Amino acid sequence: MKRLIIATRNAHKTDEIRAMLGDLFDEVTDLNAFPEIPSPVEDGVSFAANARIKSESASEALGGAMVMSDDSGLEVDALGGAPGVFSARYAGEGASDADNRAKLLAALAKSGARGKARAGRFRCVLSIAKDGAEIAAFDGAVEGILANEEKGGGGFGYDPLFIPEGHCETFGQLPAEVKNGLSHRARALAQARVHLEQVSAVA
Ligand code: ITT
Repeated sequence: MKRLIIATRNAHKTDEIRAMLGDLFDEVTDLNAFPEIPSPVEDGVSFAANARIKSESASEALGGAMVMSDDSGLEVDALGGAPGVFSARYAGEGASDADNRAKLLAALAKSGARGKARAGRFRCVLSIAKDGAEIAAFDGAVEGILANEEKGGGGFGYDPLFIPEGHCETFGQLPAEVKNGLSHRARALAQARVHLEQVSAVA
């Protein structure tokens, strides 16, 4: 059986990756199926560094399994690139997505940025590892504008605030298929897929 384990406990990421990979793997699961595996400290200074920390630590614990991690986040120009690698804990350790969105809206209001000055991007690095060592990593980004208020209940995280380039609605409003066709994660996965196809062919 061809199995890929996503080194995440964020089931939204796993759902998107599973949908985008189609039937390349018989099973795409994540660390929620392995509660005994500890979460590593994500103290890297870049998405790439944190993606590598996550894929290497999980693949070491999972011995022999093909593992792919996802480190991602939002960069907002008017905020000097924040929240960036701190996206998950922008409003503090253990912050909810709603807390993080509220803090972002408050920071943007304070900055006075309007219209195109509210530009930003989602970034994603996917790191593939086996037996505790990274094999390859791929990145993707999608440019957009931060909305003035939350719109839409789809997606997760900062999606209700992010209007991708070429659209008038947020990722929270757009259908999942649209997000999965152009997101930071989709763009990183398009590259990772070539590598995963080779790996799964010999598995
Ligand atoms: P794992 O570390 O277990 O993978 P996590 O959610 O903590 O889960 P990150 O450390 O990579 O993952 O933090 C990602 C942050 O960026 C988090 O706040 C997400 O909500 C946000 N984010 C990433 N991709 C997103 C997307 O497609 N849409 C909305 N928000 C996203």
